[in-house]
Amino acid sequence: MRETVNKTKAWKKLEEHYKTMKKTQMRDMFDEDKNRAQKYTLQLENMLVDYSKNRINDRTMKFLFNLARECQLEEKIKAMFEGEKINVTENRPVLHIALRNRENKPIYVDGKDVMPEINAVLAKMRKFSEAVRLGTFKGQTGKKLTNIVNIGIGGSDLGPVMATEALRKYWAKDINCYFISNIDGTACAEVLNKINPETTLFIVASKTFTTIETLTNAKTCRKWLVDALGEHAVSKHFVALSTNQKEVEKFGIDPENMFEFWDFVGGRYSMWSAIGLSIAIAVGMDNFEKMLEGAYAMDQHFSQTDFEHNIPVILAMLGVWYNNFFNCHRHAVIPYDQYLQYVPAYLQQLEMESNGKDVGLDNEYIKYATTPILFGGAGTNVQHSFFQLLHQGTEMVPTDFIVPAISHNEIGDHHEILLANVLAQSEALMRGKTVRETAAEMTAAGKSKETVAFLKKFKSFEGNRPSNTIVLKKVDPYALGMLIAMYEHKVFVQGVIWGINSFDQFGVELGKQMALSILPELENNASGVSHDSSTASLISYIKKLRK
Ligand code: G6Q
Repeated sequence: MRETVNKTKAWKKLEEHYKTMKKTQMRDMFDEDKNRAQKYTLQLENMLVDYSKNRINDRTMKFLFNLARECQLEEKIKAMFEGEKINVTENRPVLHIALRNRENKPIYVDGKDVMPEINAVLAKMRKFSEAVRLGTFKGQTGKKLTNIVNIGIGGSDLGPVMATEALRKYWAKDINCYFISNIDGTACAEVLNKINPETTLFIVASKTFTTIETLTNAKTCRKWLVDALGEHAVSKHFVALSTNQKEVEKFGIDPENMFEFWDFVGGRYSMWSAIGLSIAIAVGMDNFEKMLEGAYAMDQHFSQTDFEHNIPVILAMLGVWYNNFFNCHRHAVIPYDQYLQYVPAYLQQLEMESNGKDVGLDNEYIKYATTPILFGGAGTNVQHSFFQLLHQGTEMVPTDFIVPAISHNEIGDHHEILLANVLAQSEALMRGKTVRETAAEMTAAGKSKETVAFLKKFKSFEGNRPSNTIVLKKVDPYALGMLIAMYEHKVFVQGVIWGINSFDQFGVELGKQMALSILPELENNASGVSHDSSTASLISYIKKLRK
């Protein structure tokens, strides 16, 4: 049994070290060391990660890397890349990295190289996406399919939604993408109202092909299509992305129209697989493969670079530093790019479903904090909503800023204003404005003594609030691949440090099970399950309203 992380030597060192660092001001460290930014900045191709605005010094980083070593991070990375069954609760390897293994180096699972099958699916995706884009794969009435509707939820939705939006500028001119995920009939109705069955391709994305939301939405869409074009139309308008051929056939989709992936690809790590078909159709397979190449470059960097220069390792260890030593249990991610607006939602699943766990790999309850709550939204919009809390709230919220140097829409001085804002935010969070500085500024502006005395605290900023700034050249498929793979590996590292399996998600099961027992009651059948009085009276109140 491994020693829990909070009993390691490095953890104890960090606890001690925290006592000296908690009062240290970043602005002083910047004043004292003119090289600080250079020292704590890394670059991988066109991606730059400046982590100098963190409450760290060389000793902090040394202790954090020691912690990573004590947790055998290097061995664990190797185990993942070599296809070991590191998802121990489900007895599976974790091989999203194989999906973008662009050098095609064999990766063995139970003695079998997985690459030929992965390449075959990529080839099938290329053939199909090109046929749809060229209009050689036509709908039942001979029309080109220009409405692409992905029906999926969770990992079978968030990646495609995030990536298609991020790459909207690369969409084929005549193609539109839609996403139906929620079981709320509104999700289906609103999409179906906008599209024409003759020109619509439904992509049913479900690893298990048993997810109630996806199957219910898919059945509704199927009926809508059949009502308009007849049963024969299904094979021209429906494809499936799944690991479960039996269920796909049962649903009535020809296995010819099924794009396979495998158990070793977790839902929230699956946009690189067949689950990315909507992305491939929207932006073209060449661009999809560029996204894989970007991710591969990050995989190479992550698996081959020493911890001291390793971007995902550093971001992960900084997260551990704040989460477990400063007790900051929130983390904000703010992309300053409209096309990246769904990145925070995507990362919410990636981080919180992967590492929001309370049982360790040693089968014991964990006695320290695991993943923080992740939230965010596109800047500058969120500056006008929750940034108040980032600047003056009582809890420090470590923040990642993501920004492209070049916009796809360089209109007037929009992008310079956006850039000025992101840079100002990280500087303001770091520097703050002391009460004394505030008072001096107000006095210089001619405010009365009484006003200054009354307002100086309200208007001051504690500062010393950490952030990372991630600069991309432009939001293109390659950069997006790098960015998302960077966060995937960050999550992996944190899972190793916290001693948890980042690749299962049993936490989402209980609610699903209970919904199945409540459903018959709403439909006026007995379920045989007794509820607490709150749930029971909510059921009866809702039933009364629905009569
Ligand atoms: C992701 C999770 C979860 C999953 C959905 C959809 O890692 O496993 O979000 O992706 O529940 O599952 P299916 O793809 O099987 O429909």
